Amino acid sequence: MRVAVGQSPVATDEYLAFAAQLGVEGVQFNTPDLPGDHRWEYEDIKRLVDRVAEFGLRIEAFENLPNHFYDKVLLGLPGRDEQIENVRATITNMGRAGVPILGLNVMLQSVWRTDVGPYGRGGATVSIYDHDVASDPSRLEEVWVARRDRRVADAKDSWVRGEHLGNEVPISHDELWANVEYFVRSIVPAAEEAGIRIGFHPDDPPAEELHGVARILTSVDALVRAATIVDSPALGIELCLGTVSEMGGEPAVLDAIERLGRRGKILYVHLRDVAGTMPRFRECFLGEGNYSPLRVIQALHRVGFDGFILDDHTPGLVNDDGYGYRGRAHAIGYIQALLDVVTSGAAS
Ligand SMILES: [Mn+2]
Repeated sequence: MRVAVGQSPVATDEYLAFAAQLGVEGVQFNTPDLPGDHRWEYEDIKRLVDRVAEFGLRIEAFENLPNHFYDKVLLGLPGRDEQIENVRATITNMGRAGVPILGLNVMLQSVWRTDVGPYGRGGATVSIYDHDVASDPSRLEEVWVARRDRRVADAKDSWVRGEHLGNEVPISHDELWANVEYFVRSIVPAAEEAGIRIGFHPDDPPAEELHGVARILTSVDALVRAATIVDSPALGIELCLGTVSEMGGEPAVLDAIERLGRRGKILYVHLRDVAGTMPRFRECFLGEGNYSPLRVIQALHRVGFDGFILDDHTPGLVNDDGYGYRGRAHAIGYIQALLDVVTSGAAS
């Protein structure tokens, strides 16, 4: 197990120097800012790999393709097979360039929150979700939507208030599952051939539906189902423990680690937490949320997880800047210390 620095779309000098200074081995990019309207090319990925290597680091993963690379696939619309061919080509190019993991999600409306502000410990900036607000059609403009397509390069998160994605097409759970299964069966062979692994982030918030649009990865059972659509080591879950904590607190988190970890299905981990579970929760610092970070790291160690762990959605601290260096440094130091304690056997 190791920690990585992640979630930036761009490889700024600051981002890479920060990672090197914290002593991690690698970085992840969330929806990397690469050229291409439909797919990513080998030369562009390789250039990014080489740039990261100049700082003594490697790329651990890419998280997310742009939504418009596979929106027709999720919705089952004409043109989906063309999109799938482009995703397969992107996977092949990633493998050739040496990026070992592609994280994806199946959230048609992206991630939602209903407030962002100084609601954390000591006035730290955090987000809140209240399902009563989110499910009220007259309050759509109050919803903060993660818009990775419109993010500022140096932003910590990508929340934009009231700016919905436009994929709000009514779809049932069965239809979305069928479309995801078709997607998985189509791209896993390309991943196997390229020597990379792919997997899905749980749906955040884990609501059964939002305004008639189904969300499917909303329980630990659903994550296990998604990870076993085909029997392949190339398929897994991008395990956001913040989202699983939103589902059911520490019991759900430990259940997910046990069931996915024993099957070798944890691609990597987002270690963040919330206080409260659906239908209402507030993001918080590690150590004051629903689960014990120590027990979680112990559980990951117990199931033999040997991948990387990222911070995620860290609270914004005093004078925190765009990427959130202060909040992230706190979270990463916290996780590094827990890994030392657990892997040295000091807390067993
Ligand atoms: Mn996450």
